[in-house]
Amino acid sequence: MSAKKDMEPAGSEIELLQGPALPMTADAILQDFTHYFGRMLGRRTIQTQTPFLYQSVVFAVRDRLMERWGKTRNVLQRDDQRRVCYLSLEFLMGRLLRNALLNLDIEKETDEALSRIGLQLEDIYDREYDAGLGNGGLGRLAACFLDSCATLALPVTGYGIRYQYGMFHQRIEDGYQVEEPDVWLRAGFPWEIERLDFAQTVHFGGRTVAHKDDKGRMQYEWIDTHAVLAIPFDVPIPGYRNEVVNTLRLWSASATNEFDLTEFNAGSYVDAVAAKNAAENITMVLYPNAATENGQELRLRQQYFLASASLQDTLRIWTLDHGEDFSEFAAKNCFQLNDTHPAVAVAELMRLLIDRHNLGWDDAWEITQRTMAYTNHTLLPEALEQWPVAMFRNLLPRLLDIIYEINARFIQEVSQAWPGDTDRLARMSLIAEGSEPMIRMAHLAIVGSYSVNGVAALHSELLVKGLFRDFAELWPQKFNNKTNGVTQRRWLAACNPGLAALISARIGDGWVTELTELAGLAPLADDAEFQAQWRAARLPNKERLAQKIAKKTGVAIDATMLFDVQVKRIHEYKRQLLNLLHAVHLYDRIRRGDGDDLVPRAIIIGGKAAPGYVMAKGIIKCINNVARVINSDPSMSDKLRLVFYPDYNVTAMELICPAADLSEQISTAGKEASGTGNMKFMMNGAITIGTLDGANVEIREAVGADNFFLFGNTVDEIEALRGQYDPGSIIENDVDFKRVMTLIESGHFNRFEPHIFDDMVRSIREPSDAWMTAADFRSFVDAQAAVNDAYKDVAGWTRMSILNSAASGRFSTDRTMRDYNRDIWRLDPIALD
Ligand code: 26V
Repeated sequence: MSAKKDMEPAGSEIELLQGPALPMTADAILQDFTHYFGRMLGRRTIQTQTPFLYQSVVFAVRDRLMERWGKTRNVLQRDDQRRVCYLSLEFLMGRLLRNALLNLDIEKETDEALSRIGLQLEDIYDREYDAGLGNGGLGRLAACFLDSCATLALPVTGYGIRYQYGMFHQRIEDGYQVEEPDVWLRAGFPWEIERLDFAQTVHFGGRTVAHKDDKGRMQYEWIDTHAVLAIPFDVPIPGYRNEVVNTLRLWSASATNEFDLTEFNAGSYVDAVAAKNAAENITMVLYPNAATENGQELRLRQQYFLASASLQDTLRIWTLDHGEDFSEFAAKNCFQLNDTHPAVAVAELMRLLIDRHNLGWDDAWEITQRTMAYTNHTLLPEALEQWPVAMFRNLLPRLLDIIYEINARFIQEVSQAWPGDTDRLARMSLIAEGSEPMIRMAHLAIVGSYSVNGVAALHSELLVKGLFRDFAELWPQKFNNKTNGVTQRRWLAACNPGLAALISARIGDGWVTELTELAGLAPLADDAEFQAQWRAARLPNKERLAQKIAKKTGVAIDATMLFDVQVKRIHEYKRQLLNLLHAVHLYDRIRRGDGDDLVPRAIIIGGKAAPGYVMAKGIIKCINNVARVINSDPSMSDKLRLVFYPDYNVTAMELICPAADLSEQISTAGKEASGTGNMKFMMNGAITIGTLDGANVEIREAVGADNFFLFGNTVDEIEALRGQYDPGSIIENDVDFKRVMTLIESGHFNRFEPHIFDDMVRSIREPSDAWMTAADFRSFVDAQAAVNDAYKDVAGWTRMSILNSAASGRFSTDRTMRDYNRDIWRLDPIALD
């Protein structure tokens, strides 16, 4: 065996990794399933309602992952390779079973095994709870990244938080959103492995003291802290049929023993137990993103908890191998920060290197700046994180010292570059001065990183020209673009097996790992026979979704209707309201007898509103009220349907995106950083109606202007409008718009609930409306009319659908990860024997 360069304490290797691999046959899978179901879980009869069948299948599959996981780790240790830690407060994984079977290539065998005992694999899939450890795009992106990294054999470890409660469930009651806790761990999470042996201690509170050591150097100590234990739970991330299994390491907070004892000795047993509770609160719940959630101390605790535990884990692994020699550390490690959420890692790495490992400031700073890389995911000013200095001082006093020192040196650098430019200094400082001084986390992330990237070409350009302009002038070489993607394994191969089979039958299945091969579909776009097969493959997806909608909402929609879909978080900038105005316009047209040339259309809207976001919740209520009026009007029945799809999540999208004809990507230009739902829809053959925002720009470029329904003001036009925007006169001068507003304002959709929509409607008429909904109404309605006409031309529409899928090759996270790796990470693939 090779010299032991171990991530784990030395010990002799168990046979698992040396003996023969577990067979991947139906027989062997059934045998293991039976073992777990009967012996481990103690079940005697098969009842489909229990979680035990699902668990037993997972255990049988996990066994097969375990061998590959061990081998991947061994090779990583042996090769002492450069690695990336992807630090993210969110990993929106969704379900894992189907993906694991696909990647291991044992779906058929598992299906066969289960059918022998009268079970359906599909039913087993349905028993899995979503791992909903994220809000939306940012968290799902992290999950797609992990799938692509494993598939590309890139040594990337995800570090996140094991929230006890993930993204809340949404119930609709009387049209209103009601939140319910997501107790996703109740029946256990059979994928995870608890690694108590790798627990770390994270400190909070207390104070810092400084003294000189025997060499006269300043030493800093952070004392009288509250310590919390961080326990890692590892989740295997299998690559696609390449034997690689990477790791998602999720930290869970637990009280330390010392901590309990000190409290106990101080007098109160009850206080000790309460303190234990406080410790465990840190990882209790995922914050739903909303401006109102900003500045919560518990959120800062979560961020520091993740950053500290993950960095300590990395340093633990480093010192096992290299002792206290950090000369190669920056060459061998990189920390990718998923937004500013884990940005306190910049200061924490400094602390660990200086206070724990005795490096000097300059050496520590060089390592930090050479290992940290930051991805920005939003331009919305209200979403940019700032923490009150006072809160930081209380919670993380040693970290505040370090941030002040970083800032002092940074300010020095800026004033040398721009002598006397005090405005610039104030703009760039890590501290926003004022009555309540704040720490600007984005500035900390930029100063501490060697790379700063946006997530779509337009977004990255706007960062450099706008939000981060001063920094881009100082360090132009740091800034770069990495356009987002999605994994086609989940978002086409697994969720749309019918279409996937058709595609593979025609062009082979190389697209599963090289999505640009979908370009091979383009020559078939006009082939009548292929077109018919394309429609035939998509129709059952629409029927399946219609059935689900009928079950969830009671609304019947026909699979031949145009499925017009907008699913994403509810936010004013995403303009679900604009979509709703169009729905009301269609309703108005049909009512006034002007609907004859309308194709039957089902408008489907879904998404969660942050619990504290009053306007977003009002929008949900309004959608539901309009839906009730439309759906109960007999004259609408075969023409128009409006449904609000409740509790939208990853699993819902797996059902929805294969069934969509039209993908609504209608944000105010300059507000959506990228969007990733837009890519999932495109891949599955939906056509986009969209503004020139985020990745829509690149989607349109890829598919061609003829195969994309463009509307709305551009970023520059929106900018130019500000200050002279007059929605009142826009409405007044557009008869359709005026009728729509009159209908809503007359209380037509809230007969017995007076005034509930007043604020929402007023926001549209407000000259200060940041989202400029009224400005884009006319061009949106016109673009929708073009959609209507295009849908009547069945061959023309099918052609566009095929061409969209064919042009989606760039939007794979495989490409995104290659880009990150080429420009930022520079990793070698794991070389399995
Ligand atoms: C902010 C906050 C603030 C307070 C508490 C919790 C919380 C959680 C998340 C956020 C920021 C969310 C930013 C975000 O999700 N950005 C989205 O990132 C996607 C992936 O890059 C991108 O496609 C979307 O356009 C962008 O909105």
